[in-house]
Amino acid sequence: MGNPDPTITLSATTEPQKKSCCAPQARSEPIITAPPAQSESSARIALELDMVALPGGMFLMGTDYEFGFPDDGEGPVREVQLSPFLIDRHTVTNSQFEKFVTATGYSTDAERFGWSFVFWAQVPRERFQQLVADTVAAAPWWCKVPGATWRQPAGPGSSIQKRERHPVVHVSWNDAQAYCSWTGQRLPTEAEWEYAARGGLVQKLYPWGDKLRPDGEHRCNIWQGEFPNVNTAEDGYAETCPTDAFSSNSYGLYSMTGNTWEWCADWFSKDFHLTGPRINPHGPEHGEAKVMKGGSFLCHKSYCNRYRVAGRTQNTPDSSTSHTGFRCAKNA
Ligand SMILES: [Cu+2]
Repeated sequence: MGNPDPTITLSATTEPQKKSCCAPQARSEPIITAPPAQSESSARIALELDMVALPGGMFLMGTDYEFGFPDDGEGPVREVQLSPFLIDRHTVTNSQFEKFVTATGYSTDAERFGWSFVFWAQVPRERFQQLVADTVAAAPWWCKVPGATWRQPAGPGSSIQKRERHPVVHVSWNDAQAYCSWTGQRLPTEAEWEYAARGGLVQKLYPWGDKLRPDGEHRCNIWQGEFPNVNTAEDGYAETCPTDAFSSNSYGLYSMTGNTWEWCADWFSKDFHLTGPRINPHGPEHGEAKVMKGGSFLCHKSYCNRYRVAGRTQNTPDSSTSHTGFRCAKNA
């Protein structure tokens, strides 16, 4: 795929990355700081955590879907057993993350590194040359924008005003982990996430069934038009949308596919699950990148058909983008 906008000259010196349509990888040196501890109950009250308790049990994880991505390790379908757990009804919002930062003074990886990845069409066209420091060679729609953070999702001059209920973005896996430890929660394992997204349905593509748009109705925030140039926003949104903009699945969980990718606890491997445990699996002990699930507002079947419950991708734990967020889980 070429330059997304022929009128804009993109420099392309950042190293090309595998699967960069979904997950441009940012950085190498890990910087992890633990936020000040807060008692679980006071965090919960301040944040009004809204979690759904799920019974667990056996489910069929993964897919043998013929249009999936063999390199992603989506298959084969296997029986996985889970203990009961709780999971957030929505992805963590800007307003929740702001409470965490206000209480702890936490700085995100994007803030410490001084930049984050923004999708090209989110950068105001007239300020493109000024704001964009670099682009990803293999995926020139990913722009390295100095000053892009969760508070300034499109870089300097942008804000989260009127986006209080949108998912927080430009948060790395490390940042998500820090938030979870403050609230007394944790990130879901990939198996928990997928079980939750399936909403009790067996081997369906989406959280609501096999049809992307039942009766013509949009059920998630993904790309319509021609990626990466023409976004018709037929579903109502060209970028992120409020976490409850579309109806929930039958477990009462919102936005399990589309809107933003969601970090999971597990290290990514495309084949660990072939021989790994099938009871409460957590992925391999070590890895380079963490699992992300659910797809985002940028996914389109022509390019990245990963807005399916079995879809998965990966990114390094200190990377952040304008289309990645998270939700939290907890032991029952
Ligand atoms: Cu995608």
